[in-house]
Amino acid sequence: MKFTKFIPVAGAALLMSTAVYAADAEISENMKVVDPDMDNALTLDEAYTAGAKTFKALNPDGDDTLEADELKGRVSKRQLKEADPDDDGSLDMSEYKALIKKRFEAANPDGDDTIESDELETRKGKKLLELIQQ
Ligand SMILES: [Ca+2]
Ligand SMILES: [Ca+2]
Ligand SMILES: [Ca+2]
Ligand SMILES: [Ca+2]
Repeated sequence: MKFTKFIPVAGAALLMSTAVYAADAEISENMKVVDPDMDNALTLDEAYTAGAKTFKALNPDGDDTLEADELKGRVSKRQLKEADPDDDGSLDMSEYKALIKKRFEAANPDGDDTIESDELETRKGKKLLELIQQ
């Protein structure tokens, strides 16, 4: 009796570990865009690099700052206020980077130095993507 019970449980456990492994190894489409070395781990430096490109793309007027209308849909009014210590109503590159760092840390609950695909695809990961993906 005990023996017949044991087999399906072991089978299920094996199946589960296979599924977890597959999800772990899979590189998400979003990760492919923001992670140039494709190691399925986004470092803060890689996020800054992708963010700097996005900053330029969002800034067609070519000044040094992103104004509220340029940030539209990515940074709310309240978030802009928080991320704007000099209170000029816009984000310069250093303010933008500080916001990337904040969202990076929020999206990295395991506290290692990188964001993996599964973390990037969470709600908080998507908030980070809004700043580093065009
Ligand atoms: Ca990487
Ligand atoms: Ca601008
Ligand atoms: Ca500012
Ligand atoms: Ca992580």
